[in-house]
Amino acid sequence: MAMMARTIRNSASRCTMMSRPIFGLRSMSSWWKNVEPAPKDPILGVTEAFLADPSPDKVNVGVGAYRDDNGKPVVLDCVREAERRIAGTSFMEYLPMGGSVKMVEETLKLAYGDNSEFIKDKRIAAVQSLSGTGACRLFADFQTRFNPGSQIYIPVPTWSNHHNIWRDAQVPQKTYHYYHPETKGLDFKGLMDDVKNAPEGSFFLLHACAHNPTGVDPTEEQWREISQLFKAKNHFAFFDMAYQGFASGDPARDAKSIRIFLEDGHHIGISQSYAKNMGLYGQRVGCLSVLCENEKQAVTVKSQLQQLARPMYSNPPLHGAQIVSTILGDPELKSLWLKEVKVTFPCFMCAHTFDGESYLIKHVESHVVFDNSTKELESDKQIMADRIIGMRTTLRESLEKLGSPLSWEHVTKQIGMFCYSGLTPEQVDRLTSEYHIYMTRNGRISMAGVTTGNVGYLANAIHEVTKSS
Ligand code: PLA
Repeated sequence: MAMMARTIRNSASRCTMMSRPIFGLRSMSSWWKNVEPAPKDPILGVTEAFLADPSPDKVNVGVGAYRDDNGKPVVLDCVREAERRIAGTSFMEYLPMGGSVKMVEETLKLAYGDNSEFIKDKRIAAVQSLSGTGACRLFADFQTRFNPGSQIYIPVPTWSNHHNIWRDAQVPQKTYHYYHPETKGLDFKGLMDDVKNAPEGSFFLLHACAHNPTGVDPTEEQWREISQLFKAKNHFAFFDMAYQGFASGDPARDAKSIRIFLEDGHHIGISQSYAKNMGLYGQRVGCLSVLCENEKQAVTVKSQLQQLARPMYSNPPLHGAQIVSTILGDPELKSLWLKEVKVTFPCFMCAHTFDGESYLIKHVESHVVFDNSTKELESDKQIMADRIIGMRTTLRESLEKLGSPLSWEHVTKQIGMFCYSGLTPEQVDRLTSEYHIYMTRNGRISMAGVTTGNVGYLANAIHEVTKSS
């Protein structure tokens, strides 16, 4: 009875509110009055600022997306062919919560190896993810749900979004030494000390290859030492592999760090992305995998990963997954993709790691000469490779010619998509305000955005803001 009276009173007061529209409007507009504007994203905010700048001289070397010499995006031939095959043939049904089984199967082979015993033994829990970001986020949520209170160790520096991802998943963050600003190389001692000093059984985020933003990777020998130390400390390694194929041009070789950890018997997690190595940026296709003790555990873990995905986005998108499974499921298209990766990416990832593999007959100064195996590829893909290594060299040479008092050796030494230039945030601000050059404030230059048309302008501007430092 009392409940009924309360209900009547409540609905009466709702009626009164509804009959007073002005009051209602005011209260609605105040719903979000405490919301402050979000800070600009340090990477994607750069693109926003670039797009808003009307200057004809503007240059965008912010986000890591491949461009041709006219600054236009590039679609790989294997992707175009896969799209031709898919067009008009598929339904638009939902994928399962864990995504395309075929795509996931092929993706695991790239990370764990074609003949991986872990794949054969069904020990890997894996789901299709919303590209690399989605894989990292899903893992972070899994970590916090099933290992509450655990922390994540993140390298300094790292891709800025790593911090947001683990923050939003409520995982406390610690950092570990990675980059040595003076040597512009790996701070191996600092890294090993931090790994040693972390509490037993800590979670570590590792970049599998082509570290973003530094372009500095551990050597194979160093990876072996890191893996041994992880073993001794019983740490968990989570590999973010956003650039497989970018460090050496060979996806298998770029998975070396992961293979070393697997050989040593670690139970690891991996985030994989096709944004860069297939150029499928906007398709948002990737994979999260967790290596388990046995098949039963893998089934259980996968069920929980799906459970996390369901209330967030229900199931992942179809088209990108179809492109990937069409390419990797067809030996001819797969070999075209592997060639395109080799030809497109290795040179701009740095010729200095080349060791005379068959596809390269010669690497002469800034130029790469290809052998017959790449001849059938469209020439613009070869030009692309040539162009990027050329840009690294031209940028460095231009700065040296301008009489820069600084060393720019690292521009041609670092690997990956980026050049971690050493520019300070203040110098970057000057580049933007005085020269309309857009890059992240940590001084990272996306080499893919450098073209014959803007490299001279860029070098001159960099010289102007650094010459008195
Ligand atoms: N991990 C690392 C290390 C990355 O650099 C990026 C992308 C991702 C994951 C996520 O990529 P995905 O979700 O598109 O698969 N980094 C870019 C773009 C290229 C970005 O910031 O989103 C960058 O400019 O750093």
